[in-house]
Amino acid sequence: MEGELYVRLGYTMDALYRSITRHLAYSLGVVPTQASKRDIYLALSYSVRDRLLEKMLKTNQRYEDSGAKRLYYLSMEFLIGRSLANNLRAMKIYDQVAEALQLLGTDVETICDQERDAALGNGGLGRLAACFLDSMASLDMPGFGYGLHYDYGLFEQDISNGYQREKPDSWISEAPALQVERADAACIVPMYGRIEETKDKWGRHNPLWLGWNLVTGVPYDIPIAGYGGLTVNRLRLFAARPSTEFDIKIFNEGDYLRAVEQKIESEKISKILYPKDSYEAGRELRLIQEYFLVACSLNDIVRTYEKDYSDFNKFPEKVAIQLNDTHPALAVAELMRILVDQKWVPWERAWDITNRTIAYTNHTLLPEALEKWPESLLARLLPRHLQFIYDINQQFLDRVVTLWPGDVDRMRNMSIMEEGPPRQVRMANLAIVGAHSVNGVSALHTDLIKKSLAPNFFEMWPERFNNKTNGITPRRWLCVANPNLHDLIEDAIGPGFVTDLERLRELEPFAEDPAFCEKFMQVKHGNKERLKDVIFNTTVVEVDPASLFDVQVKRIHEYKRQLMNVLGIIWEYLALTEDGVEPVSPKTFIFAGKAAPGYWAAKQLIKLIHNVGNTIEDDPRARDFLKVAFAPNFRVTLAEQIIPAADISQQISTAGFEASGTGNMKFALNGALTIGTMDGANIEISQKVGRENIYICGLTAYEIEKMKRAGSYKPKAMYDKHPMIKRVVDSLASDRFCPRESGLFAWLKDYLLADNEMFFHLADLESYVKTRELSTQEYVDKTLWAKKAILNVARVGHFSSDRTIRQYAEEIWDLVAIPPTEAEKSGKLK
Ligand code: T68
Repeated sequence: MEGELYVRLGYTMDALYRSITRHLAYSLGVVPTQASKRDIYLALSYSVRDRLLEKMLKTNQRYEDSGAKRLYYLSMEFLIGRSLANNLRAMKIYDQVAEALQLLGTDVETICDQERDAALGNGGLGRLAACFLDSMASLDMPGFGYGLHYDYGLFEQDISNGYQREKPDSWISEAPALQVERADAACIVPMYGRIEETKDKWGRHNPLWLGWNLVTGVPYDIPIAGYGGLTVNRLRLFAARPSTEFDIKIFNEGDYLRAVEQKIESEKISKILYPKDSYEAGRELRLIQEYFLVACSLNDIVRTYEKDYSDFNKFPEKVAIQLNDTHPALAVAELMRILVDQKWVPWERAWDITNRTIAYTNHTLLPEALEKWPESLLARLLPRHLQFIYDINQQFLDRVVTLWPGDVDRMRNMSIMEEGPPRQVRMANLAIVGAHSVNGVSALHTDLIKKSLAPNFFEMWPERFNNKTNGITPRRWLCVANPNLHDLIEDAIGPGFVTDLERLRELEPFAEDPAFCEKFMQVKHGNKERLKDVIFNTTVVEVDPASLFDVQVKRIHEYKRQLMNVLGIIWEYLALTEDGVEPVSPKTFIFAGKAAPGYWAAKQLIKLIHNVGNTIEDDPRARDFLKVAFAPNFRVTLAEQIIPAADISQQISTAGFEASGTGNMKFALNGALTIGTMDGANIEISQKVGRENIYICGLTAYEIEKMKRAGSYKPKAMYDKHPMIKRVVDSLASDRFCPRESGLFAWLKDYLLADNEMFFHLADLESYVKTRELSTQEYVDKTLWAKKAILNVARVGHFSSDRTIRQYAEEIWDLVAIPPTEAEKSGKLK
């Protein structure tokens, strides 16, 4: 049968060579001997895509045959990065392709390096979604992503005179090598319009949503290969196109210009990813994007379900929907609308189905990132959904009243509607009420959700709240990013740990083995050499791989405290040049990260990092000991180059602010030691690696909360009392780091000394500086350092996203794996 359905695709070097040359000729129209690197990259990608699609069709057949439950992960962001090398590793054809490419006169690294990143996300939340897709496929689970097919991903960052400049990222030109358009599965999305209150034939209240505009959602599928290459799931991204039905209507009315305008308006919806890792109050287009994702996904989900079932009784047993933060929270109202208005399911029954299907993950406690949308905007854009939200809220508040009669404050606090003016819809409350599960992303974060973000909800529904500590995929963050470390580990403990990461524990004894330690440090050194070139090519800063690489890479944010790191660098610089205290090892401070385009303070910080770096470089007393490099345009690919080369990983957010962090896990897996605060997943990392193998500093979330409540943080007093703090802060206020831009950083003194300084920089500075000193001293003891680094690798297996996904599957989704059949396994790779 199989042979009739599919042309058999080969996986040998020979077969791959033929496939690449065939695509060069017949997909790209070039003669193999004249092909450019770009041509070869595309031909190879098409060859890989053919094989992925073959496996994807088979995987889908297997899922259909099993009748198993499916999980749909709804997310506005999927930060995938590059795909080619990851797919070659997953399909285990990296070596065969490497050989085939040699015959074509090139090499596999060069070709993989042609690919641009798919930067369809801002940061941790989007990257987590990508790691989850990888884990679900690798665990043979029917889990699928739904997102938007943005034309422009996250902006590219250029640096000019130390300032960030943004350039558009035209990802779309890259996309065809990865995806397949599925015009057959397009759907139609209504928006705007009005409600007409009518009665049905039994005289019941029957509101009709009329006069909407229509937009078409065209899906593009990106295959997601699990490790081993037999299970291939898919990420479905929707692009907005003008609805032809709507067009034809206005064209027929003879209004050509209006029809064209409508076309442009529609296409705006999936034009660009919003570059803010919080949310944009009142931005109508953003709300439309969120709704568009929800409407397209639910349409697809319901249609798939209805292929097998004629009523909705089994819906929660066959479908699980996970909301990646509140961005897709309108799914609660949309699923209700579909069930009640289109499928004639009674309201109470529809509510039960909706609630048992949907689950919600919270990623932030920052008040400015909690989404609220004006009621007036929803009334215009989605009048029928707003009615459902009112009804949901009404029925919910009725229950609150029965449980806590007369407690008006509690009602006001829990209501989905926030009193105005302007009246607003609180998306977190909608998600909590609508979902059967609400989870945080680290133990501390979940605790804070229960105690500070939603204590009233926790009191009402304690069983609804649970923790799912984040994880990262070892396939990308070890196999692809650090192949030499992967091979070294495999030599030591044998294969299999990549899909069973707890097995890294078997490395522990090797931490005492001098020969292994030596090889481990050699791998690290090789990675530092590689990073040296990357940095030189993008900044012209020359770093020394023999120095300690101290790294902080992540979005630029006040709460992540890049500023505290800079204060630490300034202190080392002052101690060196004014007090003659040389650091015991030369140090290179590496930064990377983007600032939201409208975030002034974050952009100033980028400038400050550059200026401090330049001042040190211009100072002959300092330049041989300290160096600062800011690597521009941080993205997944740059992270893959930087993280394996790090000696120290800086994770120094103000305790209570970083929900989890996932960079912290990537660094530890690659043998960097963490300097971190007791925040997010750092706490759990320290428990796993052992307190003696991590550098913890600063106040705890509890201590900070207490000081906030008491109003007892007095930074000015600390400045007066501690000479170190005073000298560092005063140097910022002087023109020392901006000799040609007088006064540029003076604002930072006022900022740091204000009683309402939210992020407690100076409160943690002493502890932080001492901890840094300790880490530098220990770095010089190479035996000690290698041991600690290896123990970090050996003990972070817990933070594999495979573990996280298993927990979601068991504890929230009730999802089981559907492993490949014997036939799939035997008719296969090689
Ligand atoms: C991050 N959140 C958390 N948000 O900050 C981080 N937000 O601690 C956590 O590890 C990670 O999520 C995964 O759980 C984000 O990355 C965003 O990017 C974002 C984007 C748009 C709107 C709001």
